[in-house]
Amino acid sequence: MNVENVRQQFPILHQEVNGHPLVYLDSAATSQKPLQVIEAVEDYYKRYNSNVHRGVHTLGSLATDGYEGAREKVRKFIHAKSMEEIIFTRGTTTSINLVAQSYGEANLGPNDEIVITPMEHHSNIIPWQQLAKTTGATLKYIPLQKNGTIDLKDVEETVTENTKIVSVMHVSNVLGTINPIKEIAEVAHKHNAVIVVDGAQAVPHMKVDVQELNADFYAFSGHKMCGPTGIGVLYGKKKWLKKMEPIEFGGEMIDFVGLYESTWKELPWKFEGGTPIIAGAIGLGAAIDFLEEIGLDNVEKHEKKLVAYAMSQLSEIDGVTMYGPGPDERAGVLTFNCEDVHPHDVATVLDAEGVAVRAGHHCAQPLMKELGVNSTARASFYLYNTEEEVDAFVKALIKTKEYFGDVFG
Ligand code: 7TS
Repeated sequence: MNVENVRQQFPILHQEVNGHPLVYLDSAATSQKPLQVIEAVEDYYKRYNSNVHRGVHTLGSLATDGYEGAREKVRKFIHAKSMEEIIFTRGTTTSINLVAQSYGEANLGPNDEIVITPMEHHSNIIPWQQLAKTTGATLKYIPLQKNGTIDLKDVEETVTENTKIVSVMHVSNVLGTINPIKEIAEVAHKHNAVIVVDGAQAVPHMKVDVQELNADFYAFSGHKMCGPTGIGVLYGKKKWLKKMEPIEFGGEMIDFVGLYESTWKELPWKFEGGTPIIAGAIGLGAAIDFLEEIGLDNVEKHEKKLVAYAMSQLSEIDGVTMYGPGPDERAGVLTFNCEDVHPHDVATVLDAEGVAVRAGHHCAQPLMKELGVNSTARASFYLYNTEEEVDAFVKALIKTKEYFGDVFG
């Protein structure tokens, strides 16, 4: 993978911020978009903007082909069996809520358990808290190891015959931890529970095969994988989706509508009420083409190299604490704190040097509590980042420490 060639595809990266070349290290929040994606969305609006699945006119057919073509690209990308198993949503959050409300409310009752982990993003906590409230089920947590990983023994101990849903993130947006989904799925299935996977930070960065993982449901967002905002995916095994009721009702998702009763379309459309996110899906299709041309193995290797390099550099700065497992066990996410400097101040000074990182609780307040902090700073890497950018980041971080050392030291 030639990073300079990759960077050429991202117009936004070629600018100065506060008088310095932009160093974008916030791809875990949202990735930047290559020309291929921007142009695919523009082409749709300029040349064949139309609604889908209705008129027989030419533009309508082109739009339908674009939208359904994107679904097929997603199917292949995550190795799903059938396009019936690919539902377009607004993103990971919407996908998980769909499972909780549709599958969850129909299948859970007061004696049942939902099992998650303390490292989850709020999007994979709150829908289950709500489901526990509406059904009377109990929400349980698999304990977290000190190094920010999950021990399979703890999974075995937490999941019981009463467990109906196990929901776990594939890759942590804070610690970078890569969870052993296939093994966790085995435990869940042994107890006849389904496994829901939050793949928001995995699909953009590594090869994902939903059949090999044996995930029952798998959720992710387009905007973190070079695609547009507003589009995401819920993969679900057909045997579950077939039985599940839609949670949104109206146009697009119906077959027959009477005065008092209606019937739904086939999969996957019964879950896609209203005019769908057509431009978003077409953009996501282009993002998948782009990532496949580069190769997910190359993306993963590149990020691992960057995060290992960044960790070794940060370990040499006094007063910097890094969270999560070692570089071999993590994806390209690096969360840290500088002693006596608030992460928001770290991010502000880094921004003055052109370096964009995120500070805060990263939508993972229970995890912050486990780590014993209120917030952290986070650098996250993607296929367009370089070692020189890591150097610029480290230099800016040293400057931050010096700056605050002068003021408060
Ligand atoms: N799950 C994980 C693991 C995430 O990292 C995020 C977003 C979501 C779910 C929610 O995705 P959405 O597209 O539905 O919003 N994570 C982050 C982050 O780490 N910083 O900003 C957003």
